[in-house]
Amino acid sequence: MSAFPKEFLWGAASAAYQVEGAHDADGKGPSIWDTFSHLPGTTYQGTNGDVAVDHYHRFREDVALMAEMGMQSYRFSISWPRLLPQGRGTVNEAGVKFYSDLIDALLEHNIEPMITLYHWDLPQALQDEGGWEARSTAEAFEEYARLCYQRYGDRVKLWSTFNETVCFIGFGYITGGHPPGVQNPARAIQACHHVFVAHAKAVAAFRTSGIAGQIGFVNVLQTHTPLSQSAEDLAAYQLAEGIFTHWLYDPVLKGEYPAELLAQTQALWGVPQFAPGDEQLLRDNICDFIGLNYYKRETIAANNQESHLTINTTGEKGSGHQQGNEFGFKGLFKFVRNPNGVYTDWDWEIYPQGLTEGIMNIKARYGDIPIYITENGLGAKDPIIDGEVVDDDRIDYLRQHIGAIEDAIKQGADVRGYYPWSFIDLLSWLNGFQKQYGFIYVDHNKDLARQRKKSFFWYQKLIASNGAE
Ligand code: BGP
Repeated sequence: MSAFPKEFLWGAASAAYQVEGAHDADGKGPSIWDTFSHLPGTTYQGTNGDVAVDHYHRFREDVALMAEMGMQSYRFSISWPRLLPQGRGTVNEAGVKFYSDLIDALLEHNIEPMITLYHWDLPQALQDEGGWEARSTAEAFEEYARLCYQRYGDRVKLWSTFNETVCFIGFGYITGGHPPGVQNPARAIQACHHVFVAHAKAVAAFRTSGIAGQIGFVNVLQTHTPLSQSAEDLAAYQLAEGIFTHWLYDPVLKGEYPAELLAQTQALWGVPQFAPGDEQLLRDNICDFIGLNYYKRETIAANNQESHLTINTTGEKGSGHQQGNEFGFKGLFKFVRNPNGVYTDWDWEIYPQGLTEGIMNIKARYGDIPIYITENGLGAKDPIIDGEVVDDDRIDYLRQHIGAIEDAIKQGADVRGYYPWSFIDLLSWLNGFQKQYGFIYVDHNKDLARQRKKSFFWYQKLIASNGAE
């Protein structure tokens, strides 16, 4: 017997841009990722989501595979410009129908849908008006959220507003590696504030919608450890905690920014600027649950060298952590290789205990908030032996992380579901199709044929035994 409660949800996750394809089908408008991925040099070998794994046309086959694996819940995102090609205003009914059919197919197989409203594919039309830097985008988001509640709220109980602010704001406005490709911390902070405002407005609208469900926010669970106990490394570690945890979780779980950091950024850059009522809005709209995406631990050190902002997107081990050239920000901190750590080919440290530690940190800071592990997985180039995808490393990775969740539950955390990334091999934003995460392999040389991996059968057994295996 495992420690998992019997109503625990065993699921898997994906995001619209990474699986759907059909980028201009049936009236869909372009998103910022459609634009960005077509610019030269932005993604691995120019890969993009034009076709992705064509889930848009094959979703019935995919849902049947999910059901065969025994999945009890499916976390997917809605493409905002598929529903509202201009970001607001005219509704594209064909786009509405796609998700409606997907939801029905899931429910027919007893798979609980969990919707993410925003997994990074902002309508290009809104970016042209300023994107998240414009407050009007928060208002458009509220309109979009209301439309989703209206059309799907009769069938969908689990909702989250945003996926991983740290990525789409951090990469979008600080490193410039994601759209809109800006490198300006002050602009990042203001854009991030509008995301919190949009979230709070969407939560408020949810609470008046009458939907019998829950709404949350999904963040990266970034577990940090200092490289050494030196005063400099400890200060860098504290700062990283402040930015990656407190700044990004406090506004949605406590309804306010961490006071000290807020005072510092306002003194330094004059941001975030609040509109009248913003503080009250945040305070009044605390989430029902938090979604945690955990892949790796980060080792933090002080950084006096120049900022270095590129990451390993090739899968060439070691390229992301070259000594003296690590990803980091001058004067703040850098992410360094842990000399005793085990790393993936993309230089992500595999550290399952970090998931237990991270969950317990969240509980310590925010109390008994319900938790879903909304992403967790191993990105790898899977071995194919005699035509079979033998992804033993993935099985090991997932097994250890499930054990880490079980430990957190034993220590009193209210973890309600687990969504490995991902149910199928899909497009990795900057790493193309070579970085595989799924239980199902997709053959890009054979009409995108689906094939069950070894992990598919392993997860099937694990679900059937409620985590006991
Ligand atoms: C998360 C994103 C996912 C997914 C995953 C793996 O940050 O929410 O969309 O892509 O990371 O990342 P990558 O594809 O870069 O390996």
